[in-house]
Amino acid sequence: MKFQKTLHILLISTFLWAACQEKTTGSSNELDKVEVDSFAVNTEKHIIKVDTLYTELENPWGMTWLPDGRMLVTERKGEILIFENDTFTGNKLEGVPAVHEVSQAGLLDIQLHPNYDQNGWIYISYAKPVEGGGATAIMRAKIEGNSLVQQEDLIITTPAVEGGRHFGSRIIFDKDNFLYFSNGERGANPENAQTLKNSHGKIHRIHDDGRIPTDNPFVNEAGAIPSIWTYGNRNPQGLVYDKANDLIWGIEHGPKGGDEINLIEKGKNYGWPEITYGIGYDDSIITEDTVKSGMEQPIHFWRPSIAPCGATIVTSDKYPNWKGNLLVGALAKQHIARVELNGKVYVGEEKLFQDIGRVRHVAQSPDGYIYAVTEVTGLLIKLIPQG
Ligand SMILES: [Ca+2]
Repeated sequence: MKFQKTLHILLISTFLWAACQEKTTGSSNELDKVEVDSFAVNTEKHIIKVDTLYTELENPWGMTWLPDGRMLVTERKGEILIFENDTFTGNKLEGVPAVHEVSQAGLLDIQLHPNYDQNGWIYISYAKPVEGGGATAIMRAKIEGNSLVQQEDLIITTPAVEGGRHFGSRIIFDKDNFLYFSNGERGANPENAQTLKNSHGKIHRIHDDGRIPTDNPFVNEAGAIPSIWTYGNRNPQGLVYDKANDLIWGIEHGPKGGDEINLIEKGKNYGWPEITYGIGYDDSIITEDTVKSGMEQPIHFWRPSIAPCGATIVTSDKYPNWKGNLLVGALAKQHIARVELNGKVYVGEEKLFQDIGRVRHVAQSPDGYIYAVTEVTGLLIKLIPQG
């Protein structure tokens, strides 16, 4: 299959380049400029040309686009790469805050304020190094030239932990400019997700300046973290705002056989670890229960697990047959899942671009193209519909 062959060539190029990088101290070499073929895939509803724009990403996490046309891609180690015209400029943003880079923790998502044109605020989620380890934090800042300036931490989740498991995190804004962000339950302590007294295993909601909205569900509950919007979430690494229907979709990296898509609604409990369709990755039984009163059911769970991460909803006219679909990056299964929804109901899905790499995020650009970033293969790809 041409796709497989091309990917193979691409991987060899990447490995060669990486090998050279280790042996030389020079900044570039000829392999750096290897031309990578694009290739077409005949999917169920569109023929898609996959353009490989970059092959050297290291643990990418988030991406966004500035109104001036520049595209920003975060790497977990704490870098923000600047692309222009679908090409890496060679520049990275300066002044990025230090991150607690351990396992799944580090620099995570990046999003523009919906009114960025007027206010210039850009938001990042990151694992902030603090006393006791790292804490998922939301910062806003502005960009001057290639620098991140006027940095303000809006919220720092508690408590800090030494490790790096299950930090989330994604940022979205809704139609009223409320900011929602996801935060994982830290892995070793799944019960975090069921108490309102800490920040972990939750979706949070704040104002765009970090204030707590007075209509958040638990603001009047003694001892509760007031930014909590939902709880009982394991490691929601994907969060999508469906503007047309004013819905929020949470993509939750679950236990083995228990990855979920959840409709995220105010004050609800999504069950982890009291109920789940999965088992431990060591095949241990977490709970026999899949249903409990007062706990939400996912609209879909994946068995076997695909290890879902970042996702987007297709609103672009460039992919008319995909409109309204969720595109979900799969880490373990190394594809993009195109999920068809009928309102709030899961209809079915198609696996796209099998073996492209561990897909960390999928996003739609302001001009309507779908991009994705991958781990291990280190790719930034652009999906160009051919028909
Ligand atoms: Ca659940």
